Amino acid sequence: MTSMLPPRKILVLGGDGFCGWPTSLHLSSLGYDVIIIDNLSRRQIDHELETSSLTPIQPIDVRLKAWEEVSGRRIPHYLLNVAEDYSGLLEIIRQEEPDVIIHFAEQRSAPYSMKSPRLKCYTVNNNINATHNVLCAIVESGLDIHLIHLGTMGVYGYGTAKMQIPEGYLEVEVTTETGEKVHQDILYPTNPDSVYHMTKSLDQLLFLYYNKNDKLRITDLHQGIVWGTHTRETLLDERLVNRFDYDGDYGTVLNRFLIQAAVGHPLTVHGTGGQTRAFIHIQDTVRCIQLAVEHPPEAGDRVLIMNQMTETHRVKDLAELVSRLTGSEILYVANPRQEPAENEFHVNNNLFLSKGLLPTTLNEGVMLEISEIAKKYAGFADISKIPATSTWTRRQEPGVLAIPEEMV
Ligand code: USQ
Repeated sequence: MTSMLPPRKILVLGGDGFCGWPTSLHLSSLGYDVIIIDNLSRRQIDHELETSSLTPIQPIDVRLKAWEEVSGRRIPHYLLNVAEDYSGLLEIIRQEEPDVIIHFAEQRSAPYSMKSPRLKCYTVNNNINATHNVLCAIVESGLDIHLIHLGTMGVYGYGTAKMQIPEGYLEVEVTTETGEKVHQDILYPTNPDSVYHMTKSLDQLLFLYYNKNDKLRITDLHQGIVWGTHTRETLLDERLVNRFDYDGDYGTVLNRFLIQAAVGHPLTVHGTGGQTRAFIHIQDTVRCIQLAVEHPPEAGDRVLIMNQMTETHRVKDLAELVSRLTGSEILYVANPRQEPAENEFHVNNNLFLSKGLLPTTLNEGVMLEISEIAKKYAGFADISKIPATSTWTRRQEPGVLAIPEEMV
């Protein structure tokens, strides 16, 4: 049990994004005073890639005004680049004195991070500086702030020694020179598959250090692939709608399959589809963050790492499920990524289950509901943005070699 007062004020860094926005609304609806810091870089990247969210997301001021009308609760927004403006960030922390900071302010697409040398550098500079600036500013503020970070399952890599992936730490036994057996918990060895996933692996070391040196209270959430788009709060008003990405860089696999099915595009399975990944519904994401806020580590505790996922699936099985429900064709394309063709993946998520998470399962009923959402907005889809063209090495071919003729 913690002796601290319950948190009241929460700063959400990256509160305009796919996970940050519904989390901000959810925490605000629970009565927390939520404040967003966001430089709107995700919207900027849409312009750069000449794509946009399938759902018509509103400008941030419109979103926030709509939330105030619907809930009677105000969420202030600071336009600030966390990675570049250290003193601005520190000033806001000093002024607002938050109890919790939730850090979503990172570039989160693996394909985008592999698109060019410039974007590799951008992803590393942005993500690592943002994380370090937050940690350093918390220390300099002198405030006892609980930092919650959105990490990724991808820090573990996707191949395991046939064991269940533990929640962050691995118990190892070493033999000393005298033959004594010593047990120790170490960070689970990182094995990232993209520059983006590498930045989240490096983040872990920053957390370990600041936790050790400055006794910061930190929770790192290793999240799987998010699917779905709406949460209870984003459904309250059309202007609150969450973003839905389906393009080759930012669209994640299941949401891509759903929109591909809705527009009659074949489902693009990379390689054999034997890749097994962890998944979580966006509604469960916001609930997990709530649970992380409500169950902070105590002062002096090591970094609390929780696996934020609810089930694992093979890409091929997801394609077959969507195909069964919609009659869509499956297209096996050359894999643009460098990743194991097949892998087993068993994950331990006991910490969230023990704190009360009731997973939304990926059953066919929910799939149908989502495919109806995809159908509702299908008319906005730009088919030319579906192919995944970002390759991991110069040798590789883009994932979709051609758009089917009838689609052009
Ligand atoms: N894939 C396909 N067809 C597609 C798109 C993807 O077969 O049309 C495959 C990919 O090759 C990969 C798997 O599906 O094997 C997952 O790809 P993804 O784009 O859905 O997810 P990923 O790149 O791993 O990244 C996403 C989020 C990231 C988060 C991560 C969680 O963008 O922010 O950290 O999921 S995890 O995968 O558990 O590391």
